[in-house]
Amino acid sequence: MTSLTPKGHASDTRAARLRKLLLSPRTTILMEAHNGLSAKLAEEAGFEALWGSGLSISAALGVRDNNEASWTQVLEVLEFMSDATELPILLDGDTGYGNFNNVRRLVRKLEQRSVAGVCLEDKLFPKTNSFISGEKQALAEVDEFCGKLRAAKDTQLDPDFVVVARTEAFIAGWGLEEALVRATAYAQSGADVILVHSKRKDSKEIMAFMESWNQRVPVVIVPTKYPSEPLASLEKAGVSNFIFANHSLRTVITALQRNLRTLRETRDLMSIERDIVPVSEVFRVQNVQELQSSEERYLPQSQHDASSAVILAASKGDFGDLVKDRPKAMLNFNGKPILSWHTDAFRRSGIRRIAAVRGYCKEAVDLGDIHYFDNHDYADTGEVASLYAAREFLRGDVVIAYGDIIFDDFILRALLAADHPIAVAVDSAWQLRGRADDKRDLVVTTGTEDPLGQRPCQLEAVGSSVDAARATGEWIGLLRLRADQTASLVSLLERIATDMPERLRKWDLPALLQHMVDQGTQISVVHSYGHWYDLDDQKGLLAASSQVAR
Ligand code: SPV
Ligand code: MG
Repeated sequence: MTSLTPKGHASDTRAARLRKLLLSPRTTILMEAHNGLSAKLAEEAGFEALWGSGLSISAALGVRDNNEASWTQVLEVLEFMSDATELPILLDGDTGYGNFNNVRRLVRKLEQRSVAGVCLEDKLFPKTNSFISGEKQALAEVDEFCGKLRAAKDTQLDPDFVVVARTEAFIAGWGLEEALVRATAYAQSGADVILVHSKRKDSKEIMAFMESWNQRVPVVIVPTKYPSEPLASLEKAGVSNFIFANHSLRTVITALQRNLRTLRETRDLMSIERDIVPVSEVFRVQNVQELQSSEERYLPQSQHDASSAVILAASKGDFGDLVKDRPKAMLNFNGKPILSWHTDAFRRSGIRRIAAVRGYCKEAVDLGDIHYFDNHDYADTGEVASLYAAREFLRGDVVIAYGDIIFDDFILRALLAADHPIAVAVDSAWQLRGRADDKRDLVVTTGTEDPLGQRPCQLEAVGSSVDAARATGEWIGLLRLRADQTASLVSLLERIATDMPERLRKWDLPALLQHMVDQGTQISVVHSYGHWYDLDDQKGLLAASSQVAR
């Protein structure tokens, strides 16, 4: 946030920060950046200010440092850099892209983009990089250049905007005296900082300049050609500001050349996979997270957009050889993994936040862009332990599903639409399914089945121990909680984990539901009549596959 000083101008603008950094005796390093990404990474690395290098920006654009990129093209890059970071940016403004009038317009446009300052050099447009035949480069007339500096200072609206005057006297072979005359004239014309540039392989010219410079205004240097000179010795000579002018660009070129060569030779993505950041790091740098949370806030939400789904897919299943390299949830069912039937069904119902809890052969559970949680102890624990593994995901309205069922969309829709804090989907045609093994989660309800959903019908008992003679239906393996009930469930799971760890390990979901019922929680029942399949074994898989459309 920007605060206002009593005089009425902002005291912590980027320009104010840059001014403070450059004018203070403390050492400041301006790190080169040439686009939004390198600006952001420099900020993350801890640098306090950026150098919008003409050399690097033009190289990144694929052109030469000879004003081949127009000033508005440079400005566009600067705008991306400025948007990507909070750091103050000093633009390498070359010669100002013309005369005093072009400089005025440049300063206006930079301020509009929150660029903190500009560096102008005393050469002629179009300029050439200082390290290319520097001695052949003509210098601007001192008076003409001083006029540019005065024009810049007169134009800036923010009194903190920084104008750096750069003398190329050493570069052009004019020597110390000319450098001092020019630096003095530029300081008198209002330059806030003097950049004195040298292309020698040692710091002799800079040291000589510093010895004679009266420190009227601070100095900034670009030690590209004398990188082995310790900053400390230059600091001792009175230099407090350093521009690391092209080191991000050169890092990028080094890495690209190496990896591209390797890829070309090996034609194998794995040959560089370990040397490069994962795509998730790209997303982090781009702050994808922020967009996702803003979407939740600003995009129109379909009825169930705010809902989440958790699929319990940790167990291996009794499928013999079929599951030697994958859990049953990843078995192919009519053309796609069972788990995909779930994720597709959830997405069709508007649920986009989906998680799967993995256990057995977890590497095989990969459906792309969903959340994954792991129950490492899957072999010795039950569904409640799996649910507990995903507890941090449990917020808002949540659907919890077994990973080995296939159900028609309308069952899910009825469950989502039910006007009850907690609801389970129950099949009242359970007796017609022709299976009476002990794996069925039979239920007893209070109240009777009500197709129109007008009579309350609550869960009374659930689980494989329910006597078939008393049963009124079979739980399908779908449970839906509204947000406050989700929060209560998480607290309950935490309590069980602390007070009854054995139960956390052993309980299946019916045991948890029964516990909730016994504690007085009302769990409503939404009935359906068939139209779901329990893929518990190969027989179930085969029977279901002939019933469900591909
Ligand atoms: C730049 O980074 O573009 C500079 C510094 O102006 S130098 O390349 O050393 O001239
Ligand atoms: Mg430059």
